[in-house]
Amino acid sequence: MNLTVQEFIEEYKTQFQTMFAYSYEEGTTEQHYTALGIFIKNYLSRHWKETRESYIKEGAKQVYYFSMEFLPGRQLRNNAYNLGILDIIKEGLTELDLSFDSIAEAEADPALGNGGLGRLASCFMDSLASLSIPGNGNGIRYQYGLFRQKFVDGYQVEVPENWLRNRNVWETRNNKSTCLVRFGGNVWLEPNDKGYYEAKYENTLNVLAVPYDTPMVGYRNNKVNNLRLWSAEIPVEEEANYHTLDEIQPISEITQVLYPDDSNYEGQLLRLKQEYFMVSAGVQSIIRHFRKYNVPRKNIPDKIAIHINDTHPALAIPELMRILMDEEHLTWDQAWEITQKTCSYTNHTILREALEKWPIDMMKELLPRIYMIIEEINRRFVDYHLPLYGERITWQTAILQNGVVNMAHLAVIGSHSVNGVAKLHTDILMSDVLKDFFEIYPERFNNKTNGITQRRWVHLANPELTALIDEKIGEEWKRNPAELKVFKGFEQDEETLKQVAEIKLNNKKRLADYIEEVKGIQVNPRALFDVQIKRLHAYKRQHLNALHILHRYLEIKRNPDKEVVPRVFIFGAKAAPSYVYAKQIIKVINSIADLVNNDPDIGDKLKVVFFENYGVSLAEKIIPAADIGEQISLASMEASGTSNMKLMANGALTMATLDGANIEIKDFVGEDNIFIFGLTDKEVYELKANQSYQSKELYETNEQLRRVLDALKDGTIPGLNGEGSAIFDSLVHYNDEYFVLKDFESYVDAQNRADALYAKPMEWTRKSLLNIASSAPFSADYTIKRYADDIWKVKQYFTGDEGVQPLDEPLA
Ligand code: 26V
Repeated sequence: MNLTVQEFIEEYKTQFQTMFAYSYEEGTTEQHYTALGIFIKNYLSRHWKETRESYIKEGAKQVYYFSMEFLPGRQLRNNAYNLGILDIIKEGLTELDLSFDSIAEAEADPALGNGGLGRLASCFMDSLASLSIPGNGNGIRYQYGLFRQKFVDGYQVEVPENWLRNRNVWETRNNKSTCLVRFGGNVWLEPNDKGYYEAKYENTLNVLAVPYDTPMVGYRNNKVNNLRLWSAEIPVEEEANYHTLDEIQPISEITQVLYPDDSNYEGQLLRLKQEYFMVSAGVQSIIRHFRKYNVPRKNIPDKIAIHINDTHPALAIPELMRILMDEEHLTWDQAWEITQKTCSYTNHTILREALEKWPIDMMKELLPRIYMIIEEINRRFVDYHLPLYGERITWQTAILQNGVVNMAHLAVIGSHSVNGVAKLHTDILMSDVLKDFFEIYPERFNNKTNGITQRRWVHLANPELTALIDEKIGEEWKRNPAELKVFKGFEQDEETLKQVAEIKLNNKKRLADYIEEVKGIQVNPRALFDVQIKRLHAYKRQHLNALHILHRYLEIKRNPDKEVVPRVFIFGAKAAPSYVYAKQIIKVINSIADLVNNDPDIGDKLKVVFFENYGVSLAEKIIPAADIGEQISLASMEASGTSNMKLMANGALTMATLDGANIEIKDFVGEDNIFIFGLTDKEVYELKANQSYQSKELYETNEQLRRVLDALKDGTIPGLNGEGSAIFDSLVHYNDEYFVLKDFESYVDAQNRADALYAKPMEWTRKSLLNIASSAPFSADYTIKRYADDIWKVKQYFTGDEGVQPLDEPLA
């Protein structure tokens, strides 16, 4: 199927007219977006169907990635690019006097996730398809995505994100594949004359799960995988029983809105409904699919892998047990062996307050049959391990503890594999968070360092850089990222360095224009662009960044004639709506921005920009323009981080603590090409263990630090209503939980080193080039290949018409 520009033009014109009964010249940008989206979807539909059919024909093992969150970003450009028709479409539209870029911007960015975990799931979907791996996503079609963030007087205000307002051109509602999910009521087991127990239900609330399928397009390999998102509706045969909106509400609310708090778990009944709804629909539809092909039940693990993305979908374990026993009539032991071999689990956080623990009473009432099964899993676990491991270990690893269901324990016990998302994180799981489990099941634990898709984050977000790399080393790196290392050979080549610097400057100019457009702030594109983009959380320490900005501001005021390296500090971050401290940090940074940006003494030396509504689309604009990426979490707290990888791949130098994947970034790029500062994880553990840290002492003895901290509450910063004092108190009087003051000096020191380097542009650019050229190991393609080989045992599946070879062995 080789589309020509002329064919595109003709087909597109007809398509537009068919859809809107207007000629294309009269169309609005939004109509063009819809028409073009449908055009691309039609174009890929054959591959979508053939990919599904070929997996069936080959009896291929398939992986199902269960995740409560996906953050795919806009899909028009990505799909056209992966299909290999982006340039043709662009050219065709130009001939029609239409702008592809404006049309692409009309797409709603589906914010169906909170942050790193959801974006990782989408990078993985892209890699699965691009590696020709039979991989499916399973999640929820939230009617409202993560709230849209606005600032009012510098305060975060949350507005509903109605992303489905205009139609979603990518999804296909699949009425053929609906399932029923049961909640509540009474359940009992009744022996029948066929020799097994039958599960009987009464008074259940029945919810219809309707799947919406979205194509996940592989990179130029004719493969299109499926992302299945479920929506809750009233079962057709029960419609007559529902009369008022009040009666409908308990059903429609299940998939109405994404929970916006990813750092503080609250045992909300509705959240538990969401989790079981997604998991039950997902497992039912998998088993139904394989029933059609008469797979012997004991062979299920040879045909299916279910991956549990954090504990949120861990009910897949008892749900699979339920179906195997109650519907397939297997014994407990048969069902348990299959379940364990089928399921695997990734942990994404060590924050204790984010770990899921459901009240037993709630679970029993909402999911009586599932609770019975969990109770039995727990009983057998305890019975078996008590004599082998004794009281302490057994009770600490039990699933049921103090009136709650510990979901991480359920996930570990029911899976054959447990992985962390960076080396340090996995070590911490084994030595601390899950250490008793590591003693019981050492063979289950493994590391899978996260990755990103270069296709979205480099090829599409940074086309000029991509063209330069193509020109210097050829295009092979796009299929085989390891080739990128060849680019290192250009580190001494002056012409290449000039080109890299010029591309960065162009990207910065574009971002500067955008900043002026949306924030009304003028920034100098030649200033150092210093970027921190991620959820707002105390452990990520945006307030450490803020203290450094204040420090710079005060220094410039004290020495107005001193030359400084001009900087633009750029932030993007949403705070959970109920997270008061995080919201106070946002307000303080916004107020610092008002102070700094409007002070005539400061001029270009310092600017602060806090974008509203950070998300995938904004990240695509910011990342290619970054000189420094801030990765300044307290060591041991950030499981991996992935913006660190995106920024590095676009030539930003990393300002980092030795945390998460920063450590591996340092190892690959070399310690001369990264700014490392702060406590190590061991030092943090020690300080916590011996309780010797006294933040107040630092306040009292370090004059430079005291000046900065005092500025939080002495009126220096305009417009605050106690937010500065609240942060001051947390740092000085409540002993600074995240060691911000402890790391301050070493942070300022690292920032000064960055200034000194930026004053030598060629040297800076050389390191920038080395970062770009060292980023290949963080390709999600390698990460996915390792999951596929080590955990899921699924193969790359070639039909011969892809025109590509299997990916080389992943890097060590
Ligand atoms: C927790 C909860 C608690 C209950 C309500 C909703 C909700 C939603 C999400 C979460 C877990 C968030 C964990 C997370 O996003 N972890 C991040 O995962 C990234 C991908 O592995 C990793 O790069 C980040 O370091 C890690 O913070």
